[in-house]
Order: sequence, then C-alpha cells, then structure tokens
Amino acid sequence: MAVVAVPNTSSVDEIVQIMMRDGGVIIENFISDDVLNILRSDLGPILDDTPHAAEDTFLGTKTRRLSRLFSRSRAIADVATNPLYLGAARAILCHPVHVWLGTDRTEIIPDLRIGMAQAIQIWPGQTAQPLHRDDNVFLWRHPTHGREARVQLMLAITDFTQANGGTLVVPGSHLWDDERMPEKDEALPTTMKAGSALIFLGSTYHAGGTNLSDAPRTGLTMALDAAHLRQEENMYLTLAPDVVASYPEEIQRLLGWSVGRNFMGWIEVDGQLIDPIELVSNGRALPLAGDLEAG
Ligand SMILES: O=C(O)CCC(=O)C(=O)O
Ligand SMILES: [Fe+2]
Repeated sequence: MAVVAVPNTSSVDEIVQIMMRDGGVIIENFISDDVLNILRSDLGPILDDTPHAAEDTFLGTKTRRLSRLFSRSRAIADVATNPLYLGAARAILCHPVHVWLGTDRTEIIPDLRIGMAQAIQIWPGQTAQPLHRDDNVFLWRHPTHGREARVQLMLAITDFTQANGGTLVVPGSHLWDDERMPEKDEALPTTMKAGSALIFLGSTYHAGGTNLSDAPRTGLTMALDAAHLRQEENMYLTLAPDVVASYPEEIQRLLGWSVGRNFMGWIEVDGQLIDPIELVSNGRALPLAGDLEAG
C-alpha cells in the first residue's frame, strides 16, 4: 500500500475527494523546476547555517527547522497560491456558516490564513517523530464530522524516500476519535520526487520518518487554517514590542506573546522554536529582522 499520488492536472474536486477518504494525497510535480530551484538557492545556504533543533522528543536533535520563510524566499508565495493547494483548502475549510445579526440571518464564509511555514531538514540518524495530528495546535477534537481546522502541505525539496524519512502517514486516521492510539505499523512512508507535495488534513496522523540514508531529507511544510482560529484583535500589529515589554509577564502572555504545550504561538530563532516571551523579557527587538528587502 502507498499514499495515493495524482498528477498536477487533477481537479480540486478529485483531490478533495481523496483527502476526505484517505486523509491525504500526493500531487506530482506540484511546483515547477524554476520555483524549486529558487527555493533551494534561497533556503539552502540559510539551512546550512542553521543548527539542529535542541528538543529531542518532537522536534528532533538531528533535524533543522527554519521558519519566517516569507522573509527568506519570495518563491514561498508560489507555494501558498498553488491553485490545487489553495483550492483544496478552500473547499475543505471554507464552508459557509449562518449567524443571527438581530433579525438578519447572515451567511459568513470563513476565510483562510497561513498558520505556519517551515523548512524541515531531517539528517541521517534522526529517528521518527511520534505520530501526531497537526490540528493539535488548536486542541481540535475528533472525529471532526467534516469540520476541519487545517490543511497541511509537505513539499519535497529533495526526493522523499522510505529510507530518508519521507513523511509517515496513517491513511484514514482523520476519521478516528481521540481515544484511538496510532501505531507505527499503521503508517506508510511518503515517497515522492522533489517538487511533488503531500497535502493532508490537520486531523491525519503523520510524522517525520527515520532517516537511514546518508544525506539530509529536506521538505517545506505549510498550513492553511480556518482564519477564525486566532485572536479577534490583531495585537501583534497594534502593540509596539516595547509597550508589550513594559507590562508584567502575565499580561504579555495574555496578549499572545506566549507558546503553549500544543506548540501554539512559537517563533523560530536560530533554528529553535521558542516562546516569544523570551525575546520580550530579554529586550530583543520584535519583530525579527528578515533576510529579504521589502518592496
Ligand atoms: O518532516 C516531516 O516529514 C513531518 C514533520 C511534522 O509533521 C511536524 O514537524 O509537525
Ligand atoms: Fe506534523
């Protein structure tokens, strides 16, 4: 058995149908060689200088994780706006809901947000991550009855193989409840050529695999999320870092400068996913400088 792979000429409907049945699908030749080469040349040198993550259970100590990607390669925009990815995420996440505004029964169509983006480079010797669901960040409950929170992408920057830690996926696990434990022997490795991508639901159990090869495996992951899963007021744009820093830590955390055990709210600094409170409390400037010029 293998994760189902389809050509990039498939329709959004075909892709969504497979995702809702299996939890994920591979799209062959998801991006062009040109975009792939730009991603490699923009991110490769930064990854070369990025230390391995320091946390061993989930993030891996032989794994490099690089975020803030929109300030590191403009080609990330081509990944986010790929019509099959964006189209599938819209079809899965943007179901209209109805609310009463006084006597008006108003239809609201949920929007999408990019929830995270990260290059993940698994080095030889790294063992597999624990199987998990990426909608854990929202503490989403299952079964979702079709009400999903997140549509995740894993783009192969190098070839993904069983030997080099190609993402492990448990087909059908998006339908399980929260009592059922995922078993390692239920997972299939994602094998795909560089430029192809796995798209999967936030409710699908998966994990980075063990890299038994002699070269790093590089992937680029991104989440498109239901846009309402956020703070209502955009504190990050309206409060200057020094104003936030002038409040007690309890207020800083309540405002959102914090991370939970469910990984909600991390920032990437020097390859580590850290609690933003660390930057606020030791006076380092936020937001962090990027590597791209604006404009
Ligand atoms: O690197 C991979 O293949 C998967 C990584 C992953 O699932 C995660 O870090 O949440
Ligand atoms: Fe994950």
